[in-house]
Amino acid sequence: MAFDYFLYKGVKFSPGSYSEELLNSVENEFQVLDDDVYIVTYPKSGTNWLIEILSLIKKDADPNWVNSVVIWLRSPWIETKEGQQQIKDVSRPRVLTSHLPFHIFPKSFFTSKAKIIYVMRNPKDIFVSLFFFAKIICHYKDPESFEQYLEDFLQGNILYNSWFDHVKGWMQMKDNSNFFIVTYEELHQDLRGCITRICKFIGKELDDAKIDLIAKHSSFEVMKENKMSNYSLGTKEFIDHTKGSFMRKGMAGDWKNHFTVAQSEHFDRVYQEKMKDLNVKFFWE
Ligand code: PPS
Repeated sequence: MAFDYFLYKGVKFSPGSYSEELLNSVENEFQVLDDDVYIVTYPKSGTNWLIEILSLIKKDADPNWVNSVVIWLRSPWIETKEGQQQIKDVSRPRVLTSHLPFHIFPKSFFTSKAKIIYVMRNPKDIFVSLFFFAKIICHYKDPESFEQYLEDFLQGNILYNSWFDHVKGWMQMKDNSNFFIVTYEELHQDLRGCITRICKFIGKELDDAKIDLIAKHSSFEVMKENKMSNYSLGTKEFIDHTKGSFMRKGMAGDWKNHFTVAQSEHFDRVYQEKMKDLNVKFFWE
C-alpha cells in the first residue's frame, strides 16, 4: 500500500483506520466502564484467540454467538475508526480490544475498576506472523523483504512501533490486581488451565464441561473453519484474500522455519540490549 504512517505521541499509525483526532479522543475522552474487560496486545500476539475465548465465556460456553456474529463486532478495537462505531452496539459487560501502547491508552481506565488481559507471544513468532500479515492487510505497508522488515521490526519502524516498548510500557501494570498476563505459548500448552484462570480473573464461574466446550470452540482448527472468526468475511478493502489467510499456522516456534542462525543471533542481541533494564524475565524458545 502506498501511504505514509503518521505519528501520534511518537507512535506510528496508518491514515486509513486511524486519525490524530480519534486517537486524542480515545486517550482523553473515551469512557471506560467499571465492568469492561480489555484485551491488550502488541499485534500478532494472539488477540483474536482471546476474543474467541472471552466471547465464549461471556455466553456461558454457548457457541451460537461466535458462530453467528463476526469477531470484530464482538470485541471491537477501541482505537480504530471502524471500532469506535462498532462499540456502540456492544452489550455489557463489554469485551474490547486494543493494540495501544500504555502511554496513550484511555486515561479513564486508570481510575476505573475495569480489567486488562495482556497477551504476550515470543517476539520472533510475532515477527513471522506480522511479516505475512502485513502483505495481506491494507493498513500495513508491504514488507520489502524479510531481512529489511526484520530491521524495521527491531527498530520499531512499523505500525504501533516497537514490540519492546509495548511490553516495557505495559509491564508497569504487572503488579496491579486488574491486570492479567497470559502468553500465547501458555495457551498452547494448557488451554483449559488458561481459560480457568481467565474466568477466575474476570469473576466468572463455569463448570468443567463448559470450560471443555470453550477450549474446543476456541481451538485453532475450529476457529479456522468458522467464517465468523477466520476473517474470510473481511472486505477486500481491508484484507487481500488472494495473498494469504489470517489463520495462518497458529503454532509456537514457527520462527525456526524462517530465521537464519545469523538473524536469530542478531535478534537475541537486540533483545538483550533493549530488555536489559526490565526486571521481568521471559523465556521464549
Ligand atoms: S492481530 O491481527 O494483531 O489481531 O492478530 P492476532 O490475533 O493477535 O494474532 C494472529 C495470530 O494468532 C494465531 N491464532 C491462533 N493460534 C492458535 N490458536 C488459535 N485459536 C488462534 N487464533 C489465531 C493466528 O494464526 C496468527 O498467528 P500465525 O503465526 O500467523 O498463524
